[in-house]
Amino acid sequence: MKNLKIAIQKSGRLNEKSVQLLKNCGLNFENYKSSLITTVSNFPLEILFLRDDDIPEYVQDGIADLGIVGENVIAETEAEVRYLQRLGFGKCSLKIAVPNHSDIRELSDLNGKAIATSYPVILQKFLTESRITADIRMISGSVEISPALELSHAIFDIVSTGGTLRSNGLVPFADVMTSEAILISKNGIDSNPVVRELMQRIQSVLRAAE
Ligand code: PRT
Ligand code: ZN
Repeated sequence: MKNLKIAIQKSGRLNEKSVQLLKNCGLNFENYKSSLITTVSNFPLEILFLRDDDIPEYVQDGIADLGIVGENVIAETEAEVRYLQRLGFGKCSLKIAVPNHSDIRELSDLNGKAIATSYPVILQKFLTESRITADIRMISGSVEISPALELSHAIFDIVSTGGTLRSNGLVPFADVMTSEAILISKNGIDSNPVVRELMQRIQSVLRAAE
């Protein structure tokens, strides 16, 4: 039988904790260096190291059987995957924020305004549900600077401590979603005995950390 594959982030905010979780499950493997795939020596599993944005679709399409990724990325890609386990790390919120002295006071004030974000799908859903028509400006990074450059009236981005908002003269205005790292699978794989064994180990690691 072919080994199962789990996709985790290659580098970035979720990488270290994803690797640590798998190691705490007793899995022996080499950390990502330059090879994008590594075999676990004492468990029938291979680890794929990917950009986080690619993980939901890899799992949906069955290229990887399992994945660890932020809920925000799953929501943004709209991939059809199963949530197996919330992992308790990578916690953050996705918020709309406005400049300190903005005249945007209530949600309806966003009508006709420009909002910069790297998460247009999540933002558009929220605006549609709130019956707001705004102009979404897609920016792939440093979204927080866009109001100061007069590229937008507001931003929609990930917030954890709030320090980045403050240092760019922005204040949180509306909470849209919260997120944490999630173990995902493609539909129907969770009855596989290897997946079950891994899930049990993950759950006992999470319980021990409580
Ligand atoms: O290279 P790759 O595409 O894999 O990584 P990436 O650069 O897209 O993502 P990365 O590594 O930055 O984040 C991975 C995941 O971590 C995100 O998808 C979230 O699920 C989660 N996460 C948790 C965060 C944060 N906290 C976070 N604070 N992702 C980003 N940030 C950024 C945010 O965008 C903002 O610029 O940190 C800044 C705000 O932080 P505070 O503390 O100042 O509020
Ligand atoms: Zn990314």
